[in-house]
Amino acid sequence: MSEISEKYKVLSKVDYPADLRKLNLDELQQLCGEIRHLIIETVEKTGGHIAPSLGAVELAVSLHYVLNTPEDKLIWDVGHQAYAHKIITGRKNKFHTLRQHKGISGFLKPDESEYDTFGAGHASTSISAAAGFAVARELKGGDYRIVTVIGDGSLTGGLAYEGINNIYRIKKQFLIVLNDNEMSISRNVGLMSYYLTKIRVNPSYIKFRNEVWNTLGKLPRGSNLLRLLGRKIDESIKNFFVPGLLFEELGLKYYGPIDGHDLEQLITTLNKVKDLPFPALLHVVTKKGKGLSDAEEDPTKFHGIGPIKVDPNTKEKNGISFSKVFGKVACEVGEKYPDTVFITAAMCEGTGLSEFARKFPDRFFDVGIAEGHAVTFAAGLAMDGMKPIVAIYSTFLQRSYDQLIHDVALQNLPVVFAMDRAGIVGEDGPTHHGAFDISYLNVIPNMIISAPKDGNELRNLVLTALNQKGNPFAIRYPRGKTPVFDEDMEPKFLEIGKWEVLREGEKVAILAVGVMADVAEKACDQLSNEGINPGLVYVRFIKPFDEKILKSVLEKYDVVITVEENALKGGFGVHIVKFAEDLGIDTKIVNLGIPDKFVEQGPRNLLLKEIGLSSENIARKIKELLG
Ligand SMILES: Cc1ncc(C[n+]2csc(CCOP(=O)(O)OP(=O)(O)O)c2C)c(N)n1
Repeated sequence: MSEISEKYKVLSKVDYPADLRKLNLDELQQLCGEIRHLIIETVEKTGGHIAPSLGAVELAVSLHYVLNTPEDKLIWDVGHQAYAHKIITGRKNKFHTLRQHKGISGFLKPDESEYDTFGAGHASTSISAAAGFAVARELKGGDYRIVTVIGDGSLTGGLAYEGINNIYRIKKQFLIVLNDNEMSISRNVGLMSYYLTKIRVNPSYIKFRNEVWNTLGKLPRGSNLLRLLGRKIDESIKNFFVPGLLFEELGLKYYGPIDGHDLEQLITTLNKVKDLPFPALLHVVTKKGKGLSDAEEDPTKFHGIGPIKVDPNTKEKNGISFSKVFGKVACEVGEKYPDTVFITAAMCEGTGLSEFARKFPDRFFDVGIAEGHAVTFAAGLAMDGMKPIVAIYSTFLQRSYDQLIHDVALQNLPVVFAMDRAGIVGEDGPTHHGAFDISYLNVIPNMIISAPKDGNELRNLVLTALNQKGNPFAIRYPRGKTPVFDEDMEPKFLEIGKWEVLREGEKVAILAVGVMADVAEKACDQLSNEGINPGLVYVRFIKPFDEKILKSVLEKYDVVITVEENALKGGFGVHIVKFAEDLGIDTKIVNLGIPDKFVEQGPRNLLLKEIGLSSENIARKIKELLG
């Protein structure tokens, strides 16, 4: 399906926002239904963030209807809820390529469209970015509108507050639309979420508020009286009915809450607030998964889904993912060690911790999208004798770099970092690949960095990490299935820094980091059929590394190949080159890893092949090197 077919009667007439601005309310309503249909039909095949995007259809349509995009700057947070926005901004005919290799991104990408005003994929950036646009507008003398859309989950991120804290400088139009569906991926957490609930459920305030709005709506647009009255009446109502006035105290005029699926109300209200000459926040209440009953009932499961209609030929074999293994190990250590505490930054399900959370609610902390806090919070726990394990995806841990150095490593605290999704993640693309953690952790003193080759090793490493005395201890593992996991196997405590020789060979040896050991094994199998027998070492520890094995490998073999699913720059391989150089050993060393560019989206295996990290690539490289 490349052209939007006949069944999309209204959508077939809409390519860009200018087209939908010609529609009447009935047509707009029908358009929303058709967009929903297209999202469901597509995501069933491609996978993607279905529930967040279904919840924001009316929001996207009404915003593009009342604003003059792309001249007006519409900035979405994260971008995972912006599928409707994509469909009505020139991408409906490409929508079937969503998240596919060389297709359109599942997040925001200015390269893809001028309507994607600011790139995103990580949460909580929109307000700061919009503040930048506002200052640029001021300095350039522009008069366009600036509007951001941020979810209540993304509002748990510290960066959002840093943005809000600086908005007082903006003296002109600046609108934040808060898309409140009470959910992050799981149910939202924290006091802000509680505060929003209090506003939502205060019926007397809402009724009174609506009446005032109706009265004000009858005054001529832009009149001073409207502005003056609006401010005065608002303040007195809210002081009476709404405790806290948090947003107002932070310099944002608060409007709402309004129903984010009532198109008429959305359009009327947005028209009223879009030109207010001061920073304002419009609170919009939406239902995550709106229009798909399964998703409405279980928005967590439908936050992001894989393709439902999978081609049976490409369907993966059964097996267990590293995340699930980690979840099982978490429960095991939860029983064994009462001083363990698990922390997640809004990724309870993704990191496999749901079961632990149910079993040990007192020792489980979902801190919201607050990776920096998660790390310093863990440092505090460790300092006072607890054993914290922080489970954060490699890409999101980038948010906590200073905390890693200043709060954890400098004080040499035994915090364990479980870094899921290390390496190429696949369809989520460049905002989500965990391409840099070896590079960014390697330079930090005291840090132990490890990478399991399978589920058994993951379990051994978690237990080892919890039983060593000091030192922060990072364990990086990829998205997807582990090659093996034997639950009944006796766990082993590992010697820190120790590697394992998997094959003795001739001429060429592979040093394979973590799961790359499995890929390299396959390369060795392929080569042995041709009479080539490389040596193979499983690099379990990246830092400290096994100098004894490394030295013997450098001395025995003519060529050594390092293989890692991390950026080549600053990765494991360059440290091996440096080690050999320092010892004056001139063995040829070749580094394989992620090249110095942002890797695009696509199936993980395909991307690995493209960057030279498949077994075939490794085998070919070895043959090339051996001439
Ligand atoms: C820094 C960062 N941490 C974690 C995530 C993973 N993540 C993506 S969407 C999301 C929930 C966002 O909730 P909200 O903003 O309310 O949007 P909703 O999904 O509810 O529409 C999370 C935790 C992320 N994208 N960025």
